[in-house]
Amino acid sequence: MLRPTKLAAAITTAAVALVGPALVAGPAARAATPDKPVRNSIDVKMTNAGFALPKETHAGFVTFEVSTKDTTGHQLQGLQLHKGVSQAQILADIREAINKKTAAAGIQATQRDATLVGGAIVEPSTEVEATVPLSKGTYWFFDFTQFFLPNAPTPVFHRLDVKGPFVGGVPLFSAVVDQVETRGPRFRAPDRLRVGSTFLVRNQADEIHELTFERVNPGVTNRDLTLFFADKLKTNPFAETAARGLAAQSPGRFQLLSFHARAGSYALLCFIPDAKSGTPHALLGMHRVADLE
Ligand SMILES: [Cu+2]
Repeated sequence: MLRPTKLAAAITTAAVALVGPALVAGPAARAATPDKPVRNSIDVKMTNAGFALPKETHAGFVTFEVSTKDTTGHQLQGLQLHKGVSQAQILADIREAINKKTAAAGIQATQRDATLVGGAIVEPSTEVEATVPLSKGTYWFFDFTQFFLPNAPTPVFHRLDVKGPFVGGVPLFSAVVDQVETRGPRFRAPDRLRVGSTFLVRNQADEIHELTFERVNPGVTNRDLTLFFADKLKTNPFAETAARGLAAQSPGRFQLLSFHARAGSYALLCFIPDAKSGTPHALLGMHRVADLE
């Protein structure tokens, strides 16, 4: 539905070196030729009544083109259950992880019981494209915001069967954002990012991370955000309450992200609870100011 050639797969040795061989080369990655790009995309409209997914797709880089009209936003999250883990178990783990008092144990259990492959966090201003490498297997996708509904109805899990050999190379990208652990959880990212281009986002840490972009007021620095999260800043640094980006991914995973938010200064944020303290990562320093231009 938009820019059909943007993610045209083109494998380069540089891109592979950057991503690392583990996920890319694994299942006999086959290079796409420029005249025959591999584009495997799934349009997902998120609503308060739910969303639809196809039953199956073929292995490779799958682009979820996610959008919503709901101002409260939605969060498409994908995961693969580890052997012997039931859906009831992962539901219980996640419920534990979103409860402040049990967050540390809950996020540990989530990481133990499933591999989180990411997805898209959306609000109405822009569609978000999350391109996720999916090898053969069974995956489950749900709207994470359903965990926060009143009266706690069970979130709907959609099954997606991924079939066949892994086809296609790493799509082109203009910048790399790394989720790392250096004296706490952090983002490593350039100071400037091009709006609408594609960012490669790698989890190089040993904990689960997400990545949202929320616009901040002009002149707001990363130091200001540190003070804000420590409750030591009197003014609100944020210029909006909406956020968009990539849903949580497990250590070693990567995704590609593209969206069209307005230009400006943004905070890159992660609110996944720390596996030891349960404190959201942003409060431990996982925030980074960058300009989208
Ligand atoms: Cu994090």
